[in-house]
Amino acid sequence: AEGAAAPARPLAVVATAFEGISTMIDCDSDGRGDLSLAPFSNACSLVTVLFGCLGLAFKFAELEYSSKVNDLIEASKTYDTLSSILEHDVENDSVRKQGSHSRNLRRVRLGLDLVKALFEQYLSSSDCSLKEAASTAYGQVCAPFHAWTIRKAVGAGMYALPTKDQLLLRLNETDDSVKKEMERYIDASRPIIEYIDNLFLSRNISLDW
Ligand code: 1PZ
Repeated sequence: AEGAAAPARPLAVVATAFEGISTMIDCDSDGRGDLSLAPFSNACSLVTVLFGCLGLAFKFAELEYSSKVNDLIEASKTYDTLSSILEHDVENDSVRKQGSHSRNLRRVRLGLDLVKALFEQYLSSSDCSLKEAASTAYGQVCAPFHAWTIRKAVGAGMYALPTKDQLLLRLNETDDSVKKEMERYIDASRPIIEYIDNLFLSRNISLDW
């Protein structure tokens, strides 16, 4: 919440939250299983702490991501599960409508995947810069879905990213501890991202948007 003290090790808090969510996924994987919306959206809101560590250039990305997460938190007062918001929007033909809960779920899922890709890039090469890792991750995960103007703005913002050492300081991690936490997040978020994709795919909704 606004004004709350940042946790001592925000990355560990995020990793633990997503490990908790990943154990809640219904293993039927038929796309109808129930993942509760409230704990899911609360875990997603923790990710914004990481954005704070990337610096002011990505304030707009943080606001964009937070507005989508806050919509899901609000929706959790009405809908119990992720699949129930899909059901609602399918019935109302509003899955892809701007501002719908289903569309915002799709956007939040992009954010989770972006962070996962960034961590994978970070771990894959010790001599690439944070800018290189973030540029590659963004190009893989988000760029295909973003308009040219947004891609340009994000590309410009990449130059303002901190160095890896600065990031470690802000995250309160060491070279070794950060790897462990990133791996925990990668492993926990993978089935969650797959689960969300399957919510759409099992209802014959493509993911090309
Ligand atoms: C983990 C950090 C990696 C490096 C930084 C990469 C910066 C990504 C910047 C993303 C900017 C998004 C700008 C706005 C995009 C909107 O057009 C779309 C569509 O919104 P709609 O039309 O449905 O209202 N929004 C999105 O695609 C949401 C994207 C969220 C992903 C960025 C947040 C990542 C959150 C992780 C926090 C560390």
